[in-house]
Amino acid sequence: MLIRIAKPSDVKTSDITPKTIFMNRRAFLATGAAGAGALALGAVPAAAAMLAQTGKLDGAVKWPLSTDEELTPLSKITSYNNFYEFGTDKGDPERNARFFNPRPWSVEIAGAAKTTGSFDIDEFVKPYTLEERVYRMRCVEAWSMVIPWVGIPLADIIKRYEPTGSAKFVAFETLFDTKRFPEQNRATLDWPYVEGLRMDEAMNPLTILAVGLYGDALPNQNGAPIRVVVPWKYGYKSIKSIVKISFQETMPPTTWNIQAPQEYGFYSNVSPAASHPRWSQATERRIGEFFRRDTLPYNGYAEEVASLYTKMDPSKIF
Ligand SMILES: Nc1nc2c(c(=O)[nH]1)N[C@H]1C(S)=C(S)[C@@H](COP(=O)(O)O)O[C@H]1N2
Ligand SMILES: [Mo]
Repeated sequence: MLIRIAKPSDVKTSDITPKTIFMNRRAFLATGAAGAGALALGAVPAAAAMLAQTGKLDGAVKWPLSTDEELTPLSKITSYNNFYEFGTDKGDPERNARFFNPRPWSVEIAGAAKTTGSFDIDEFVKPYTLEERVYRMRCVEAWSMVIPWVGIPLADIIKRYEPTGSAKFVAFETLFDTKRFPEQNRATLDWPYVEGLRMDEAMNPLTILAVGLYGDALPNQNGAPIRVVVPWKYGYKSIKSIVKISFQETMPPTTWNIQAPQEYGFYSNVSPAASHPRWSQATERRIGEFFRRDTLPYNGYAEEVASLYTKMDPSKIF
């Protein structure tokens, strides 16, 4: 048996720290856009100027509880996506979201709350402090990534609209617009994509509405301009490109539960003990790594969220 020992010369571009690639890519873009003279005048200022033009989100505060696991490179985070509004292949969103324009965009707050209404996205996010939070993400298809999200704790947003006592669940809806999402002309899913959380899940400090990643505005394929991120649940709970948040007394319908109820429940917590009917959930493939790793209960966030589910059997799909 041949045992390969990695030499420094074996290091591929994809293994170099993702942030380095990210910065180099930006510098490269800056050179391309501003002309050959830009680098001669000093690469750093040129890159910085370009960052401002490409939607750099200023002033995001680093969240102290972020995981320090190695980040998944930006190129992987933006080219291996599930976003059925842009097609069903993992590569479709990057290709088909290129011309999607996430402006104008409004978010509607509806249902059992003191304040409801429709808000322009930029007004909607303005009152809050942005945080950079590095989260492990785990897909039900048994792959995972580590993503530096920029977002707002959902609890801060919920408190602002003052849900009433009858609000037990929060429902989310993706934009339904066949002009902007032509794929919605096809019956791939029962459009619009919908998701929901129990109020205590929505209020949990881990739950955020993301508006960016790697310090920039969200790439279209990752759910621009605003999407849910719930790191202890399978990826499909993290609904993209949302236009509506409603407070309600009853459990909202959720897209994958409607589509295949025997495979996907409402709660969908990451549980290595509960096999998906067609494959195991015990291990996962971290994108960019060779060996599979064991999947952790609640995707490693058990300490923060296990107390929400004391009445549930972790070996069953809910
Ligand atoms: N509107 C919408 N949201 C969606 C999906 C989708 O098809 N449509 N796919 C989900 C699934 S299955 C996953 S794994 C995550 C992927 O998010 P990412 O591409 O940013 O990693 O988005 C989720 N949110
Ligand atoms: Mo997923």
